[in-house]
Amino acid sequence: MNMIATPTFHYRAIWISDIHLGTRGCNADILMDFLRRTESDYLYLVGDIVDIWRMRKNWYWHQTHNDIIQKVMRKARKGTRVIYVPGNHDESFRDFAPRRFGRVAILREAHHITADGRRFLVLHGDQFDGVVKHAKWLAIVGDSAYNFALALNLWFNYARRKLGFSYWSLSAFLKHKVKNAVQFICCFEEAVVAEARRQGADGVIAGHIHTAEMREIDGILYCNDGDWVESCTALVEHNDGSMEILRWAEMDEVKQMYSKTVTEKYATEKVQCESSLSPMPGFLRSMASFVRLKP
Ligand SMILES: [Mn+2]
Repeated sequence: MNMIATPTFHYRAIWISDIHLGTRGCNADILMDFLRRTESDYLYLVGDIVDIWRMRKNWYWHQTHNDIIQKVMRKARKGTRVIYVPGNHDESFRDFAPRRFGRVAILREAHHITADGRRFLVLHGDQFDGVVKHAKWLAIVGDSAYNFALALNLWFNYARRKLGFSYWSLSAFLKHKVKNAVQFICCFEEAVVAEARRQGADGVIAGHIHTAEMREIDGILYCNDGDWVESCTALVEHNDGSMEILRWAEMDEVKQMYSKTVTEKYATEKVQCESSLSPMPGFLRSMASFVRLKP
């Protein structure tokens, strides 16, 4: 992708998760823009980075997915401390924890000390699914509704892009409207916070549920870095230790860059069929595969 003038933002730490490389839903081009324009001392990959179990069922890989991996490795080589905490979609990497692949550390869960001395537990969060999913049939209904919304979101944003509008997450919007999803998220947050308290941490940083959030729950700061399938969000720590959620696709410059370069790219390279935001045939295929996607 050709870049326009690119201001770079520096953070002490960055957390991203739920990228789902190897699936059609991954917004790799927006993530690439984020990685190009941000720098950090620490980069935490909080699980579901490569969606191995979806790739086993339905092969999909785009060149931009290679670019993401190469970009992360280059950051590691240039001094960023990369810590990879695998999730449930890339759980085979957990077998290698705690190990170091060159400059990339793999850990089942990590502890991060902020510049102002607070200790954060960093984990993906799928380990709490069993606690959260009491009513199984409700979870299944909620899950397929959610998957449908995700598939619809791809098609919806393809249409928006064709019309010159920026990315807007329909599925993230719908999810907030679904009571079941809200209940699920609420129980998830409580379970994660309880684990942080058990481990004596001041806060916790998770992924998994594809909903970026930062709020204090019973004296523990709960943070979720969101995802790059729907909302394109990251959690960052500033140099003074304060935390912030970045909604990358909603930043004005990104909106401009995105609607411009991506429409150009689509017009010139004719990559529609392979792209993560593909027209109808891809949409139908992804609908079929999304039925198996769990958050
Ligand atoms: Mn997950």
